[in-house]
Amino acid sequence: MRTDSSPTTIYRKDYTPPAYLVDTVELGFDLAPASTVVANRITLRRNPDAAGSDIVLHGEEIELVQLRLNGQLLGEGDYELSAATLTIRNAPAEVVLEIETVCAPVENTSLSGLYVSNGNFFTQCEAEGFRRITFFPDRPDVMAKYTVMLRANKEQYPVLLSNGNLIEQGDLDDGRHYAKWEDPFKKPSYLFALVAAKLVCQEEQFKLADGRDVLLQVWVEDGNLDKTDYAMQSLKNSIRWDEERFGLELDLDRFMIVAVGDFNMGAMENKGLNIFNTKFVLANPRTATDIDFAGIEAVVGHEYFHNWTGNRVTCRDWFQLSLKEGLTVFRDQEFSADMIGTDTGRAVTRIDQVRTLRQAQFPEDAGPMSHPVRPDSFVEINNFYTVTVYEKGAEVVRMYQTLLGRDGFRKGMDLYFDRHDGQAVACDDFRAAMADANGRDLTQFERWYSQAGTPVVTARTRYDAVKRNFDIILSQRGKPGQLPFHIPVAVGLLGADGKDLPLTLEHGKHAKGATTLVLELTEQEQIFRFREVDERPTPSILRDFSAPVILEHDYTDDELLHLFNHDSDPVNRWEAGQRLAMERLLKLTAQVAAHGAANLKLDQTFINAMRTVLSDESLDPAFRELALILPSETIIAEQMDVVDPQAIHTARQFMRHTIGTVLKAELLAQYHANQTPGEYSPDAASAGKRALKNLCLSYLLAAPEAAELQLAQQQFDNATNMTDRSAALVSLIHSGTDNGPHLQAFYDDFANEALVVDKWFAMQASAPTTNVAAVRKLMQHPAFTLKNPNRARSLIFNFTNANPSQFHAADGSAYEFWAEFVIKLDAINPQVAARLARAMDRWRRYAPALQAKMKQALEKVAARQLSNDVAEVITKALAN
Ligand code: B3K
Ligand code: ZN
Repeated sequence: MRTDSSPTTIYRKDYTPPAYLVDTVELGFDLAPASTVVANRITLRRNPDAAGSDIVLHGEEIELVQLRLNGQLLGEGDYELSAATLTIRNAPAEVVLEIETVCAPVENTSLSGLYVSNGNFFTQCEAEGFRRITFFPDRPDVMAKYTVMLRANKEQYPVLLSNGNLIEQGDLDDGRHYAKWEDPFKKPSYLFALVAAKLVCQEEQFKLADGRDVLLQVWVEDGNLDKTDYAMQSLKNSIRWDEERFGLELDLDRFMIVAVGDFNMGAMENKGLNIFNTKFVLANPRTATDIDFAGIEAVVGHEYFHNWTGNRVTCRDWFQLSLKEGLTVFRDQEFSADMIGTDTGRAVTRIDQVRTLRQAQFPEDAGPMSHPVRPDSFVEINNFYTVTVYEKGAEVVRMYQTLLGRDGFRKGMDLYFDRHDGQAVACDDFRAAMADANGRDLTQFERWYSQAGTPVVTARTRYDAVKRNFDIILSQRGKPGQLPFHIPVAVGLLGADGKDLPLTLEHGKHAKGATTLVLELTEQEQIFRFREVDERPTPSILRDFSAPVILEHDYTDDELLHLFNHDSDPVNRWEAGQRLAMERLLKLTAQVAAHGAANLKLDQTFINAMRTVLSDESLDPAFRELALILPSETIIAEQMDVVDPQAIHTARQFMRHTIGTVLKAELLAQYHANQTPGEYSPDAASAGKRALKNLCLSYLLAAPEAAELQLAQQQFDNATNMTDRSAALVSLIHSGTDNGPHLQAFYDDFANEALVVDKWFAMQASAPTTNVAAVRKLMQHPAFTLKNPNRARSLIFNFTNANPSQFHAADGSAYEFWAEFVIKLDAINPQVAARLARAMDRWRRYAPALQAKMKQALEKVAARQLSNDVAEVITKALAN
């Protein structure tokens, strides 16, 4: 494999503090697309806690024009310049550097650093983009105060924004103008941002709990002001929630959200100036689905919550990324749950989190990119913004709350801020605050940060009718050589009547009458004895998914049905249904693989269980929808030693088809019972009804006859919102009937709405009837471009990641397609290319014939000149 400079691995153990600290940064920008001049004046002083007197600045893809040290112009012999660093040896203790550089934003297709999107300037600095703007010690433990002067043409770029407060603005000669911004808080360089653009905003004054008025703004392109209400409302809700739940206030007079169409990820928490992918800002009922609205609420919350968990207290180094990301995901999850406000609503959000973990994090943790929540090494840090660091990291934070209780967790948070406000710290510091605030020893808990992989917890039970004892024997195993984790396992016991039994745990300290207890599994195996148990109960283990583990327990079908019908814990109730479905899916898959698709059968017991939950109107529709969705093809694949994607697809389709046929009457009844007439509202109750209704529709279209097709067509024609419109279209396309006219009508209606065009590509890419040739054809569509990450993801990623039966076509043609576009994207945008590269992560688990073709494709990519981003992913995939 060849790369520009051979990729170096960076190790956590090699951390050393910076030799110099930076106190102030004054930046001056003369913005022009082809050539932007950046003047940077920084004051540095030797770090009393570090050795050495060399100043090391990072810099990439920028041209040095001039460099002064304490007023003296430096010549080429006074410093060392490499492709990535500028080093000044033996510098004095106190230094003022004046650095002038030039960069070319319009050429910057990587969308890291300063770039142009639709004619406007934006920045993205996390993790290491600031070095593409100016020379700087671009590491998060260097925190400084920034003043920023922006100069640009006034007509083209009427809006000039940066972090903090606007302190001055005015006109210059030649049709230019300027704005000066000052951020009163010290920050690491990755939180720097600027925007110079033609934009408009929705704004309002908002009163904080302490009585201060702050200015809130949501900036978008002209024509999108009809899509900013929900983002603004979500921002206000976020501010209120953080005040109430964690006592954390907004610390600035002004808070801005800016939407940009070209963006590598969801959004970015730059201090006071959050920059967002349009996908997580723009929404109105016509263009956005319920899921989009929920995504906006979550991401607006997430970025806002970073202001404390990430910005005020930041990371010492990038290995500590989960310190801010795991914690902030946990905070946004709790925010979304609290916004719904009901117990089932909370459970529904929890079930969604479990699904994400199983769909994406468990496979990651079992594949070549497996890494601990706090990684030990990386080649390219951008490859480590992963579901492990984010979602598993959030699970780790959630376990503190499970172990310490809500109040204990809050005490830990308070102590964390008392100790570390204004500092760059490590995951261990967070754990210490949790332990110290609660007088708990959390030494063993550290293993959740250092040991990769998903632990397996096995539960066995025994009942002694004479002594009335019920024992749960829990054991755990991690990867070979790992030490036991500290695992909170929440359990309850169900009686024959389906009710929770009051629990008496031997040696346990707990309230009398408690029906759920958190067992702490800290050894390889432990016995937990419940006393005074009058009948053999059905155990409900790992309630609320109290730890990110795989739970093994030999449940009988009867026990699972009992839990599915009665468990008071909705997460385990859902889980019982998933286990019932998974058992059947695996058997059917094996049968298809061995004998083909003829003579498949689905037992009446399972169908009846589905029927009961579908029609149980005492249950929240959102819950019923989740209970009726079968485990995804990806999740089924994870249960198999040798993955056969076609057999999985056939088996799952057979089950969907059977449910659609046998339960047709019930599905239709619920379809009609869960209509949401009147004005659209994205609230959880209405969204839940729509979700159930549209799931019914998709089951009905799994085995469509004329009447069902007509139903979908009517919904498509009459829908008053995007949720219903797109659901009808997806059901039609995925049913395999000819839908040229509907697709065309949808496209024509929304040709000017980029986010809806993305949906149009995505729903075709993920249709089981779309093969690689059809995807290539869609790439010829005038609206397709590789340069826009949302667009590339909508078509390419939805095909490679959400259409397994076509991606794994026996002839390997889709693997060749994958290789071709990893290479093409890498030349444009390495971060996006590296994400696509990950689609091959699990290649070793497929049947030998597919494996060989996947390996060929990987090797084809490996033979090219690659970015560090893609090189790291491919090297790890091919390594033994
Ligand atoms: N902190 C950013 C992610 C930056 C990704 C850089 N490749 C978004 C977030 O987690 O809020
Ligand atoms: Zn984040």
